[in-house]
Amino acid sequence: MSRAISDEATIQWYPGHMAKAMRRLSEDMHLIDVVVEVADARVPEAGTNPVLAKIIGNRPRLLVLSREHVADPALTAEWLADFGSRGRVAIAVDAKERAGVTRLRAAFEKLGEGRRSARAIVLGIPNAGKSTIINAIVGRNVARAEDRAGVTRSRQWFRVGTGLEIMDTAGILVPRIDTPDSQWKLAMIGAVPRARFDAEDIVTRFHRWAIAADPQTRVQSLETFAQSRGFYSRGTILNTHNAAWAYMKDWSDGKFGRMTLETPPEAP
Ligand SMILES: Nc1nc2c(ncn2[C@@H]2O[C@H](COP(=O)(O)OP(=O)(O)O)[C@@H](O)[C@H]2O)c(=O)[nH]1
Ligand SMILES: [Mg+2]
Repeated sequence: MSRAISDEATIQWYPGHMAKAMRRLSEDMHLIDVVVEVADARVPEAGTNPVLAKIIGNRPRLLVLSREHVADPALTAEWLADFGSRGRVAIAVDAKERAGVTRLRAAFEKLGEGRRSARAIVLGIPNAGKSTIINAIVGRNVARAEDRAGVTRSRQWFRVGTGLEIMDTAGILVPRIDTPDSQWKLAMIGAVPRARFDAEDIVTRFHRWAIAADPQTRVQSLETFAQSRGFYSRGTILNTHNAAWAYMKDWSDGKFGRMTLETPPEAP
């Protein structure tokens, strides 16, 4: 696996302020006692940043796999077992659904166990579900729209349960894009600014992966999708450009079924 590409490619794909935000985050970590990491359940590997471990040291840490309802349930179970086998506390939730919120709160409150007071921050890559998770934990809409890193400039903390406080602004992590195919995977889950990629290329890569993973897949090619949905320009020309964005939206909404883009490493 190439290491050399990672930094440069990351900077091209993500605005420079994000790398800066991550540096600020590590400087401010002394204000934080416990960490909630959020990652989309469809990309448990590409959606997490291994550098995070260095930033947070040995603070208690909970991994929340979000959007469980659109991920493959069997693979989610495998991923949770995999994280568990590596000593990680992880749960998968639909944070927009009552049972998910209840489990999320219970897991969060456990993070504060044995402490008289603890300050928590939610961290994750763009679009991971950070604001949704903060709001679910607090029980109302308190999360600021804009994510930052830089704890010191954040003013609002919300008390949850006994002794725990959670910050209203999530910290942003830059994904590390050196796992195989991580670029199209991150684009498919909405973690990459739209201006930075070509949707047709991403959808084509996704479709290629889907057929390789399951020759019987009901995932459509971009062309078939465009035809069946009537994406034509001037009557007859297939408009795969517009179709690609609609395709990504449908996929994101789970309309192709529940799918996870990564499988855990084989147990040794
Ligand atoms: N149903 C559902 N939607 C989610 C979940 N997590 C995130 N979303 C949706 O995904 C979008 C982005 O989530 P957001 O919390 O803003 O991501 P952030 O950029 O990490 O703060 C929003 O429309 C959320 O409603 C989840 O667990 N379940
Ligand atoms: Mg947000």
